[in-house]
Amino acid sequence: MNFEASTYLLLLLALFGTSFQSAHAQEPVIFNAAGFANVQQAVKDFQDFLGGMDNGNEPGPIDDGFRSINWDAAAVPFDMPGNFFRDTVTRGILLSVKGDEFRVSNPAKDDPGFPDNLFDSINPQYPKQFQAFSPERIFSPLTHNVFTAEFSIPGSPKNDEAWIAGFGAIFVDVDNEKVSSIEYFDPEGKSLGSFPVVADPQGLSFLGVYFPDDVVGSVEVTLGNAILGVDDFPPEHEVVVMDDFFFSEPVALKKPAEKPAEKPAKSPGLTVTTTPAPPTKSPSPPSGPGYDR
Ligand SMILES: [Ca+2]
Ligand SMILES: [Ca+2]
Ligand SMILES: [Ca+2]
Repeated sequence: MNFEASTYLLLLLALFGTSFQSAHAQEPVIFNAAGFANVQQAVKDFQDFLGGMDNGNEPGPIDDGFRSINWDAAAVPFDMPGNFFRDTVTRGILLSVKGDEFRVSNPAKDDPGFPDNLFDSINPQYPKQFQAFSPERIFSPLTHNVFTAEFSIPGSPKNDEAWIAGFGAIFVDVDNEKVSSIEYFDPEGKSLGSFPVVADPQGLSFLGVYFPDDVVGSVEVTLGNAILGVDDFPPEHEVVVMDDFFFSEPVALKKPAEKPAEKPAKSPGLTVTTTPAPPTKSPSPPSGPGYDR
């Protein structure tokens, strides 16, 4: 599959091509963009595709909509633990990285005792490379350039495992094509595919993928080929960080024997041009609670 930089590609062809072949699973829908204006449009389209409603910190389960993280609240610590947006803020996502260290940039106005602008406290070069999509904070793992995200019902007392249908994120300073990526896995750990992030040196890129017929249990994000702290010197040392995450509302996992029964419930003739809402991800119809915030 060919991905062009600086263009926004919504690959509907695969959808239409398979909508007439109900015997085959529908291809994933890919939202790929580079450059601020294209990224802004792609984010809006992806959000609409996920149901259009940001469920914020509402406890789940909720039937539709999406969750987002922009890292920008002053309460998000500079040395953010991976469970922050599962256990402290109810968004239903657990982040894991080898070495177990994440960082969220920390504008001086939020903590005058520990000023940091776009990770300049880690490497003074970085403000020339990085920009925020949502002002002013950005995010990165510290100890490795590959991390994983798993999902749970937001606010559930035992963090009940959950699956999603789509995940997307903003990538910052992607200098090289085909180095940064998101790989999606089903709940058993089988890969559903790895998708490259298009480049926009010193700028912003977006990648989001929605799986009409598959269940995503986790995602693995690869950020360039160097860890945070190294000088950005691509292609040898390609440092990439992130801003906003967007993912479809985490839905309860079913017992393995019940999973196949879910698929026929999804609309096979999905189109995003005329129907913003994705196919129903739950056997029960949307009831609407929590939508009117
Ligand atoms: Ca931000
Ligand atoms: Ca760069
Ligand atoms: Ca870079």
